[in-house]
Amino acid sequence: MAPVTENKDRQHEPSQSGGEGHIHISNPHLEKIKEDILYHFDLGTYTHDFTALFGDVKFVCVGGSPWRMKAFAQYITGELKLGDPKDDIANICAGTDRYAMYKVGPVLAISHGMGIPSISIMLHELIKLLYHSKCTDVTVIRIGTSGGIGIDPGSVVITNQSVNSCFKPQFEQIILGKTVIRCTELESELAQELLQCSQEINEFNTVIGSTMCTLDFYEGQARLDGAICSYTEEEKMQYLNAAYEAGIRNIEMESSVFAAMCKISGLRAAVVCVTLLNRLDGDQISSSHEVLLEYQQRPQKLVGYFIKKRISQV
Ligand code: R2B
Ligand code: URA
Repeated sequence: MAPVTENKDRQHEPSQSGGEGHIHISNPHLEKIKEDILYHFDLGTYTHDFTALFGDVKFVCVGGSPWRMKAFAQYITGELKLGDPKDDIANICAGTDRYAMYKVGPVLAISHGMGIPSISIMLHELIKLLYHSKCTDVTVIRIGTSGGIGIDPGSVVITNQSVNSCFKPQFEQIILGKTVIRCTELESELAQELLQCSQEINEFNTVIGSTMCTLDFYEGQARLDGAICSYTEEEKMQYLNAAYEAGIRNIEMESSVFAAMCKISGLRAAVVCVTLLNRLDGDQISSSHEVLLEYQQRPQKLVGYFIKKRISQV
């Protein structure tokens, strides 16, 4: 069966939407559900008052590791002067170990695990959470790690479009046995605003570029160091050099479905990932723990600065 490109108009034609700035729910069946249980968050509309708990959320930051998202929530607490960043902070999803969620004023920080299936489940429940909470004008940012292509380790990449392993800006979702193609472009205005913030911080190299989103860390990212490898070093280098020529500056594993789902739901979205290595120089992540820790704080610093600046402009 030939893949079907989802109509852009349909992507922006929500079945339930309160208008500009509101969350678009592209699911006509949802209104028939009386109690909505967000199973992987251990939250439900009968057991939790979503509007009271989350109604003021304006920024959602998502990242792979629960530990890193807790550290981000504590960092933001200090930056927004909402408490002592060293204080412990409660995990809203403490009843499950699937995802961790922290709220600091208007900022929600959530972990999403590794790979497209894991972030996709989290995003379905997050988008419904924001909808049930009647949130408006929400910006969602993925902060994460990646492998760089042709840029120094520690550089931060702000994604302009997420591309698949064939360098195409699309995400393929199989629905009822048919392949549906969804757009993975991200908002260029928001990317520029983030770049401007990085220039103001002036502490690390930041570029805007395409991000390749893969289904795997090893063969999917042209590594030679997995348990299975069926290509030569020369073929690997040809592929990574072609990726660089196509404007790709980093590789990670969640940006495509993130961009596609946020776009359909009317959410302003950005992807900000630090590069842990330059893949043109090797495959193994061999920098020290301290160096990697400092790298991982860079997207947090940049997004923290962006949120502080936005809040001060209101
Ligand atoms: C970046 O890092 C993880 C793999 O190590 C993956 O979640 C990603 O996108
Ligand atoms: N995350 C990835 O997906 N790839 C890398 O090379 C590093 C981090």
